[in-house]
Amino acid sequence: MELILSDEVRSARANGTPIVALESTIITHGMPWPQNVDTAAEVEAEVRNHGATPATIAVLKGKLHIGLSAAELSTLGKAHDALKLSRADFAACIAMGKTGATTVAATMIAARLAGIDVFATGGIGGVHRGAELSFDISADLRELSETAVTVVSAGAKAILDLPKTLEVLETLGVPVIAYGQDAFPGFWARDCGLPAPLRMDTAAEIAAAHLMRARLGLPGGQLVANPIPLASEIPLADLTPAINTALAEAEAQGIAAKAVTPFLLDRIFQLTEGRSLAANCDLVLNNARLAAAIAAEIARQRAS
Ligand code: PSU
Ligand code: MN
Repeated sequence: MELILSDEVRSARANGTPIVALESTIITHGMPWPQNVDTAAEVEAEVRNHGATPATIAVLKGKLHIGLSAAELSTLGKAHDALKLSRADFAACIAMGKTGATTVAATMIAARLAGIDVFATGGIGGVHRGAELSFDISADLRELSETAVTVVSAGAKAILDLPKTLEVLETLGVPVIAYGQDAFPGFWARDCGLPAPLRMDTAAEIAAAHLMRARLGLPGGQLVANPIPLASEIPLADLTPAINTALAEAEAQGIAAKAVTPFLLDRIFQLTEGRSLAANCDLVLNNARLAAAIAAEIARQRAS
C-alpha cells in the first residue's frame, strides 16, 4: 500500500520522533469553515509544541496521505465534495481515485498502516439514541476492537446514547479509560453522570496498557476519554434544548446513515450560536497535548 508521507512525518520517522495521527472528518463534516481549518492548524501546532509530529490523515484523489501540507489542509477544509470515509468506504474511495476525509474508524486503519500508535480527536461516534429501532451504531466502536491504536477523545457527545455506547464498548472488549477522574467525560461536560470503566492518571500508564495489549496478543486499541478543560466546560443543561431540537429535526427530516452525525453536529453549532464550537476547539487541543505525551511514553517504554 502506497502511503504519501508529509515532509515532517517522513523526518519524524527517520529521527524516531513520536507521531500523533489526526482525523479529517472533523474538518470536512465536523466543523464549519473557517473554524475547521483554523482548529486543524492549531491542533497540529499544539502537537508540535508538545514534542511530537502531527499526521493529519486523508485520501486526496485516491492517494492515502499521512500528514497534510498547510495548502492541502486548507483545500480539504473548503471542499464541498469530500466523502466521509469509514471502514466501509475507505478502500473504495482509494480505488476510485476520489477524495475523502477519514472518520475515527478510517483514521485508525490508516494510522496502523503507517505504524502510528496514537490518534487525537474530539468525539467518537457511538450508539445513537433509538438505536434499538434504527440500528445506528458507529463503525468507530468496532474499529476500536480490531485496530491497535490508542484514541484520545473527550468522550462522546450527548447526541448519543452514552450508556449503550459504553455497553457496546464493553461487549467488544475495548478498554475505556477516563484520564484523571472516575467519571466518563461527556464531551462538553467533564462528567456525563456515568462511571468510566477504567481510570488512569498518567500518560505512562496509558502507554504501558497499550504496549501490554500487544504483548498479550490482543487486537484492538484503547479509548481514552480526556475531560474538557474546566474553563471551557458547558453544563449539559445549557445544551439539552439544542440537542433535543437537532434530534427532533433529524427524525422529522428522515436523516439516516452517514448523514446523521454531521447533521446533528452542524445543527447544534448553529443552535448554540458558536458557543459549543469554541468549546469543541478547546477540547481537541487538550486531547492533542495528552496524545503527544502518550506517544512519547510509548516510544520511551518501547526503547527501554
Ligand atoms: N463526533 C463528534 N465530532 C465529529 C465526529 C463525531 O463529536 O467530528 C465525526 C468523527 O469523524 C467520527 C464520525 O468518527 O463523526 C462518526 O460518524 P458516524 O456516527 O457516522 O460513524
Ligand atoms: Mn451511523
